[in-house]
Amino acid sequence: SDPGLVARARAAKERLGDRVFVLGHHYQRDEVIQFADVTGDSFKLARDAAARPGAEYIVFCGVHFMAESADILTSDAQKVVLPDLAAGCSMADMASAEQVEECWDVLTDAGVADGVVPVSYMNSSADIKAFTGRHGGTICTSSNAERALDWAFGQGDKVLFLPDQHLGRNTAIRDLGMSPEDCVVYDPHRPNGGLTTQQLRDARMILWRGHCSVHGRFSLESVNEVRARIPGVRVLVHPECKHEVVAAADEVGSTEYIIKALEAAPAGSKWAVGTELNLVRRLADRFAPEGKEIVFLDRTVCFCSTMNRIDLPHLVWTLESLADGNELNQIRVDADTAHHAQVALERMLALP
Ligand code: CIZ
Ligand code: SF4
Repeated sequence: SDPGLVARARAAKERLGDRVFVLGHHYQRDEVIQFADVTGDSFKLARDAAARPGAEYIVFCGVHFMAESADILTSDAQKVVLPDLAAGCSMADMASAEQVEECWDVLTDAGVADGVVPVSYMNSSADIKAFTGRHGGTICTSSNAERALDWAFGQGDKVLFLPDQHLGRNTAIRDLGMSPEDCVVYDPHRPNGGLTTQQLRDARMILWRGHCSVHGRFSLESVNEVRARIPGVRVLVHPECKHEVVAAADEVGSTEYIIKALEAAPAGSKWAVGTELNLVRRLADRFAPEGKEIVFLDRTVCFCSTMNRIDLPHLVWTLESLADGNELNQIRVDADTAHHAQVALERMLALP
């Protein structure tokens, strides 16, 4: 990265000292990650932010829903800053508050809402988390989705899983032993979600029609192709991938799981990894000296474009502005939404 910008970022961060704490999501660019005080997945980062009450500014190098979660979990005195306000998440944007309220009306009209427990992936807006909290549901991450679903099926007889259909389906089938027929997909763009009352009554998992625009592009062909190209390769993918990809993989897990699996892998092992490219490249570079060969599962899949919006120029601009006393790009969740979202987040923290 540009040495002039690196020097400016370093100088601005030094001027701010302990007043700023920089969080870097695993999917961020290297040029940004080098300035992160901690790295992690969205949930770990939100908790790390809450564990630093002394920092006046939490600069969140990640996407919008992550900054919202950090604002919910940190004290009112702390200001969460997103270096580029256009860094959203296409998956989180696939479920709006109005659409989800409309879905609940459909479930109510079908006579099933009483037995439905919402389970929402961390990758959702604060509004969706608040809806989840209001209706007795919980949040989950890709590390605890199985425990969240087990808990939810102890509370009701159906789950409304938001907004990632793939994580919901993969967890239901792989971890809970359900059959694909137990799952239906609710499409917010079709009347009644595109489902009949009978389908809603028979379903156990009602999956929201959302997906990650990066992970959703890995294909079964890419798994077959890499196995043919690299004999002995182990395929390791994130559960936001389609079910057919997950079913064909050797191992499936969250970003933290992927990192630990590669740390524990023996020298000479070969891996094809299906998650965001910035992370895969960083892991390939990190483990190459140990003799571990790590390749990206599908060369036609690109970076997460919104994660990549946070680049070194945006970070420099943010840190220099804060150091100069100009506050900017603060992410603030209103008190009522934050309260109900926190209820749902606390249910996750209390999962057995
Ligand atoms: O796909 C993502 O954006 C992930 C894995 C986010 C997260 O929870 O850290
Ligand atoms: Fe959203 Fe997918 Fe990007 Fe994660 S990788 S921020 S889920 S679009």
